[in-house]
Amino acid sequence: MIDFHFFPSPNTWKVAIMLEECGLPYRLVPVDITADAQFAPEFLRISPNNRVPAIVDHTAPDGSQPVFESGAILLYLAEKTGRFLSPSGPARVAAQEWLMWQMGGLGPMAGQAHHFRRYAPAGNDYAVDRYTRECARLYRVLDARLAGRSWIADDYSVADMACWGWVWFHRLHGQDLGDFPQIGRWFTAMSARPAVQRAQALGHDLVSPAFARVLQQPAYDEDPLFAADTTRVK
Ligand SMILES: N[C@@H](CCC(=O)N[C@@H](CS)C(=O)NCC(=O)O)C(=O)O
Repeated sequence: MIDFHFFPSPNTWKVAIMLEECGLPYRLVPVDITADAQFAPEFLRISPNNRVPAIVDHTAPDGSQPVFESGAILLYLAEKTGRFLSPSGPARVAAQEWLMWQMGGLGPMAGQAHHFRRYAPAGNDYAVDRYTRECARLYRVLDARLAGRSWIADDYSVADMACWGWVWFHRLHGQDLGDFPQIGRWFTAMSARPAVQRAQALGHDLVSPAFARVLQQPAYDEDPLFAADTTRVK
C-alpha cells in the first residue's frame, strides 16, 4: 500500500494520474494546505519542503520509503512499475527532458502567474505581465513540441502526466487554448483518459464549496463564488 499525501492541485494530480494509470493500491492522506497542515511536524518528516504531494511506499523492498517532490515521485513510480518511462533510448531522454521542463519552467512560472493574477493587490502590473508573458512563452514551446505528436515524449509518459494539471488551470495563467491548438488537442486527449478523470475527481470534499464547484469543470473557469474566496496558502 502507498500512502498518498494529497490536496487537489496541479502537482498532486500528476501523482494521482500515475497511481491510477498503474493501478497501484493507495490510501489518500489529506493534507489541508489552506489550514497549514503542510507544516505539521509529522508531515515535514516526509516532505521537508512543506508541500504536497508526498508518498510513503510501504511496499518498497527495503522498508517504507518516503518520497517528496512530484517529479521525483513520478520517476520513483516509473522505476517501480517499469511503466510510462522508456527503459532507455531517445524516448527516455525526451520524457526526462520534458518532465524537468515542467518542474523547472511551466510549474513555477504558472504558479507565479496564478499567484499574482489572483491574489496580488493592485499595483503589481509588472509581475502580472512578466509571469503571464512567461507562461505564454512556455505554452508556445509546448505547442511547438506537440506538433505532429500525440504525446509530449512520443510515447504517453510521466511528462504528459506532469503537464496536464497545469494546463487545466490555463485561464488562470491568462492563456487561451485557442492560441495553442496542439496543446488543445493534447489536453482533450488527456482529459478523456479514465485514469486522468479518476485522478481529477479525488478529494473534492477536502476543499471549500467554491473551489469544489470550480473542480467540477472540464478546465478552470472563473466562478463568482471562487473569485470571492480569498483562502490561499502561505
Ligand atoms: N516542486 C514541488 C511543488 C509542490 C507545491 O508547490 N505544492 C503546492 C500545491 S500544488 C503546495 O503544497 N502548497 C502549499 C504551500 O505553498 O505551503 C513539487 O512539484 O512537488
